[in-house]
Amino acid sequence: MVLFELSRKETSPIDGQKPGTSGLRKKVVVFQQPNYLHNFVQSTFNALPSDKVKGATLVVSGDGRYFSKDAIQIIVKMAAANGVRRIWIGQNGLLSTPAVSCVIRERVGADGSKATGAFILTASHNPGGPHEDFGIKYNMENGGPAPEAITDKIYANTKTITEYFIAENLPDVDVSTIGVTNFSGPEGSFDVEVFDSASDYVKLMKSIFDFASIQELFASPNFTFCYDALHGVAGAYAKRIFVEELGANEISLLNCVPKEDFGGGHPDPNLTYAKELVMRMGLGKSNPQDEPPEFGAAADGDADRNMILGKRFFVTPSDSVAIIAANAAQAIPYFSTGLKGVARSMPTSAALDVVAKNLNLKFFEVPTGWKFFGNLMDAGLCSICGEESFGTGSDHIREKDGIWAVLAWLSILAYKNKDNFNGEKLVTVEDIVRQHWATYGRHYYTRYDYENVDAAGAKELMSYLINLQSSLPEVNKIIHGIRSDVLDVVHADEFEYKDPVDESVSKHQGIRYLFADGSRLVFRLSGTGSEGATIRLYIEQYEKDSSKTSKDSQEALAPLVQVALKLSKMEEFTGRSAPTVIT
Ligand code: VG1
Ligand code: CO
Repeated sequence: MVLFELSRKETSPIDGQKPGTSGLRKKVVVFQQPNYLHNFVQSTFNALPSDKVKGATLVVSGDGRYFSKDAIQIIVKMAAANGVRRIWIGQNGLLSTPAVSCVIRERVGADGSKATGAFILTASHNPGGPHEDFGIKYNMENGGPAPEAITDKIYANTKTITEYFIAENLPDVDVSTIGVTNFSGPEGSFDVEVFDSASDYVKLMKSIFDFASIQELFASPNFTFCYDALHGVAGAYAKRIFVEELGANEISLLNCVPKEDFGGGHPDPNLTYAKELVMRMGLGKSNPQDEPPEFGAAADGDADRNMILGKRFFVTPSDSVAIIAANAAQAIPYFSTGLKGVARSMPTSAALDVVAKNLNLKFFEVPTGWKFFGNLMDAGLCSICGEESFGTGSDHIREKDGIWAVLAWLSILAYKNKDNFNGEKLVTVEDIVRQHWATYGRHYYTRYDYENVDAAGAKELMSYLINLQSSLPEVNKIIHGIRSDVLDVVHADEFEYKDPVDESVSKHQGIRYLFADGSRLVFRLSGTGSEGATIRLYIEQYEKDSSKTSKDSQEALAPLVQVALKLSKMEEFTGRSAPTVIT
């Protein structure tokens, strides 16, 4: 048994440790400053009820990005000194964000212990490496991100912190080897357990989906598949699930070796950054050498996001969640008794609303960020939810779940093709989406991101748009001066949300302009960037007439895009004539 001692260290507050949409994300060099991580971790311990620290079991792991290994050792030593009883770590420090949520909710230790929280080490879809981003966030006992009440408290603590506790002489733990190490300190025992990163998660997925029917799909001569983990942590799960469990060919996995710097790429599964997959699926500028696969998908760094593609076909995340919700009860055993309700984030298109109305389901619209879905799920009000930002998930855990979304789509494909497995032509991803539009209408949708713009300019643009909202006649005069063929704006506000469960209120959650035909313009500042500001502009238009649902979306949305850019004086405020990413 290794003995350790506690030290109390003096420290002082460091500016700017306010958690954003999903944790604290900064450049690695910022995290490497003396006491930077220590202050945040101690502030988190101090924000939690003491029984969730003293004697508790906590998970520490992440997407494996650069600085994770150092951060794990620091957090383990601080946990020991703060009276934590046990730390659980995924092998090599790897756990996807959804797997952390699963481990908190499902994993039981050899002595019956259960985790009550987790430090997740990730900056998600932001690039990694010595000059890129690191991030940390805390998840609670329900497996979901800490609610605002806790993150506000953490932030307040970072502004007054004077001391932290650390077990300096605790030896570094070997995170590469599965097993338990026991330590002994002044207040008793402290254990660190390293376990297999995938097994709890794989078990959960097998309890939700009908793996046998998906195996049949993979065995069908006409089905081809491709999955791109963008060198994120999804790679640690993809081989186990798609290849070993479901029978996919190993060559269908792209970039599935997790890397500290994501191979120098941007681990964001969209049409701009998932270049290789986009090419393979026949969506690139040039044609691929081989016939594209029938189904393609990608994940972000921490594997909570997903992008779903068919052959030469992109499924918008807003459509994806609507289609999953519409088919879940038939295609996915977990939902066979029906859905409790559905929810989407405010900027996500209203495709899900139409499904909810049709199936007579409870429906909720929440602010951006997965933490807002947690209360609804805990209260049994919501089964499936999604965000336009490539996040889809359900109440099986309390995070969005990239691999779950892929399995949901594979289940729908398997269900629709159950009579076509012997070489008949398959119902494709594109067929499923077009059929959905024919039934429910189509929500043309696009998002423009202006990344890393001058923060002052971005703020001015937002205040300008808020001021404009005080007079709708003025707004309509400007809009009709830009284009005479768009309808009136009938409502404009800043989105505000009152949680129906705990009645907490979140204000300033995005600027909305709502048009008479249900079209919308939404403007938000990102809360996940690490530098400057990112402006997100979301544009949506509903088309009920099934003969008009086949247009190119950029073409269909061109008038609204023009209105949005001119109304907001985007170029004037940001100096940018074009966005960084168009989705
Ligand atoms: C973005 C997305 C939001 C998502 C968040 C975290 O936030 O818009 O929908 O929940 O990222 O996702 P923002 O504030 O930058 O718009 V992840 O995969 O980065 O944890
Ligand atoms: Co993510």
